Amino acid sequence: MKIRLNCDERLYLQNLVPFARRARLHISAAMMLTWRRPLRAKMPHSFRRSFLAVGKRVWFERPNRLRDSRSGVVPRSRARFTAVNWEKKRAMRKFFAGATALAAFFTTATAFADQPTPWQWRFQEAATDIMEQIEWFERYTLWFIIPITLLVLALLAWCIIKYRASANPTPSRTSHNTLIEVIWTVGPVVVLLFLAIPSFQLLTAQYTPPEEPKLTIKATGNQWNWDYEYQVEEPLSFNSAMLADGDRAAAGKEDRGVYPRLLAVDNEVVVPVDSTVRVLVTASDVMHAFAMPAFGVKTDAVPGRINEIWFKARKEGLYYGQCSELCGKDHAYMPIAIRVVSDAQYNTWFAAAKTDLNGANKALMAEVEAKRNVAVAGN
Ligand SMILES: [Cu+2]
Repeated sequence: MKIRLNCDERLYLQNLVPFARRARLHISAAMMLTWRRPLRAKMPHSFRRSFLAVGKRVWFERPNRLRDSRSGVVPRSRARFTAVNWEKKRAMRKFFAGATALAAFFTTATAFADQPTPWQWRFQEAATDIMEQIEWFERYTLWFIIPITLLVLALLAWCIIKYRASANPTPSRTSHNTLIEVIWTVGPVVVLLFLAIPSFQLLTAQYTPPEEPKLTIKATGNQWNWDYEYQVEEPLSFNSAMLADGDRAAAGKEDRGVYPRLLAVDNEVVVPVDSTVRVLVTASDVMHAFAMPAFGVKTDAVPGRINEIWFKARKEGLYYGQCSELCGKDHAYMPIAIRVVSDAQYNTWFAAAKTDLNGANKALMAEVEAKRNVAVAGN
């Protein structure tokens, strides 16, 4: 039987071949493509120029380039496919963007600054570039972990079902296959390379302050509170312990949304916004750990040793962390609170804190509160 094809149908069939070729690329990269733009937007600058990024662009952007660079005329059938595809993609993106915005609204509407929220299962909002890079790397790693897990699961299921004893009474005696062995050796090596390169870049960035730090603070962990020392010409030192419920009223910290139980402290560390701050971390008795999730920093506090971290907070606010090394019975009760303020506020606070820490803290709190009320009224 001979089928006569009309012009449209012929074009459709002719285009099936390149379409299938493109589709193959699309399938291998399907999930990556949906998120390609947000992923690239958040990708740290250094990654964009790396060997890895170039490889990724060549591979994942190939379908687009093929479509754009071919003849200027796009056949109707192909145009239809393309349009449908893009419409779907746009709708998906809109949906995900909406869902994300909604989720962000519900999680941040009540939070004044970065702190854990009930039933939270993702990171706190990033307040530094390093934390943003950590978030990017976490998402990036998931693009390897999830497909590999699904592949292994599918292979296992396939083996269990297809080669079960009842369906396959005489098993094959095959024992070696060079091609498969090469694939399962080279494949993981390539995957590890794709993970190792950005991972080492991130690790280097975490240990390399972008500039000479403007401020150095020494943090000493004690059982169960922290000592801070601002290392300037006339050092400023104070102790910071968890705020007891009974002391809330006297400290003017009755708002549990801003000063949560088990996280609020009596004396916060105050640092200027957009400034590189170096923290020298040590301990006086046992091992503790200094951790601030929103800044992407965490390091052990070891007696007799100094560990160095740095951060550059981009947003003003009050940030909470905790000791992250099991250090004794009150390990859960030695929070870390860092208040990021403007340069002017920091200078005023620092000048006053030398003589009257309590007064300086109260004045700063009043100023921040007033600013916040103005911002709320302005909305
Ligand atoms: Cu501790």
